[in-house]
Amino acid sequence: FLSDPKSVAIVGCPFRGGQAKLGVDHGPIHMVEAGLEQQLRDLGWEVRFDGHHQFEQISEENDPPIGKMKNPRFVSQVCKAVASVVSDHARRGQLPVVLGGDHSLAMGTIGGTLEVYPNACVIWVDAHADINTPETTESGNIHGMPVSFLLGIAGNEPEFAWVKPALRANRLVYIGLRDVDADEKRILRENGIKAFSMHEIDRHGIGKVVELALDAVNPNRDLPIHLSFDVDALDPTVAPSTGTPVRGGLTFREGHYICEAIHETGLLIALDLMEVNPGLADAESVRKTVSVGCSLVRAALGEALL
Ligand code: HAR
Ligand code: MN
Ligand code: MN
Ligand code: MN
Repeated sequence: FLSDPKSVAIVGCPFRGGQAKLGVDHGPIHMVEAGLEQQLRDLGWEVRFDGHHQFEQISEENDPPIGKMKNPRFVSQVCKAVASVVSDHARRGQLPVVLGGDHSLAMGTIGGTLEVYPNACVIWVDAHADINTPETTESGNIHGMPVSFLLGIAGNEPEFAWVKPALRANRLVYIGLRDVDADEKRILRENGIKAFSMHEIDRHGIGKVVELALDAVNPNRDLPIHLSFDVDALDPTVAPSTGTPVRGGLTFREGHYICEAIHETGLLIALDLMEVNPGLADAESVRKTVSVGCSLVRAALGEALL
């Protein structure tokens, strides 16, 4: 799927409109300043840094809630812009590495991927399912809803009419879940969406779980893969600087194993690294989280290969 020489485009998305906490918009800047660009070059990739996208701010008074959804116009406009950036890179055979920013951005990243690779499957690594609809959300934060829009189960919301329901339920699989709302559990069940929670990881081990996850969405190992990695999938001891940490998460190695195993398939065509928030916690926790974020990206792009 990718051009030769293999090329990645780092897309910084300093965006926090999908949730309430300050600081997650600084995630991409910190990861780039930590040297991510050169680190990927050292792995043999041709790297272009696409910059930190500047999004036209819509002030809160001009963006009142639609139903329970907070900052709907701002989130919608930013995700639409991100979708076109991602699809442009994908069309050129480049692998977009999108640095968030909050996870509402996935409407844009996955939307952009599916424009170019309509049969791509999505591996969503997260403590959360992010599959609330504008009806079921309790928080009103859109970073808890992107998957419902991509699946086309979010209901008719004119502001988000541009999001095509391009993701099929049988092309989506979750790994790492442990904080899923009751309505989200119902939505997962009703749509037959495969999910491997921390419970399954404890039972089978991460090696088996990744194999089962790939069997579920990519049985013949021939479909392109979009990996959307929320850093809060990792245990808070490993990645403390994130907006909604949940204890009992992936170890450092389990997180890396997922990335390495997906790299090994040779099918990875897009990667999101979301929810790094350098505004939360102490300097050492920030350093640790930014560093593990970069390290996951390297793992997905082949670092462990001997
Ligand atoms: N399920 C909750 C909600 O809808 C919490 C979502 C938290 N989401 C993230 N992204 N941090 O995974 O608000
Ligand atoms: Mn900063
Ligand atoms: Mn998420
Ligand atoms: Mn999460």
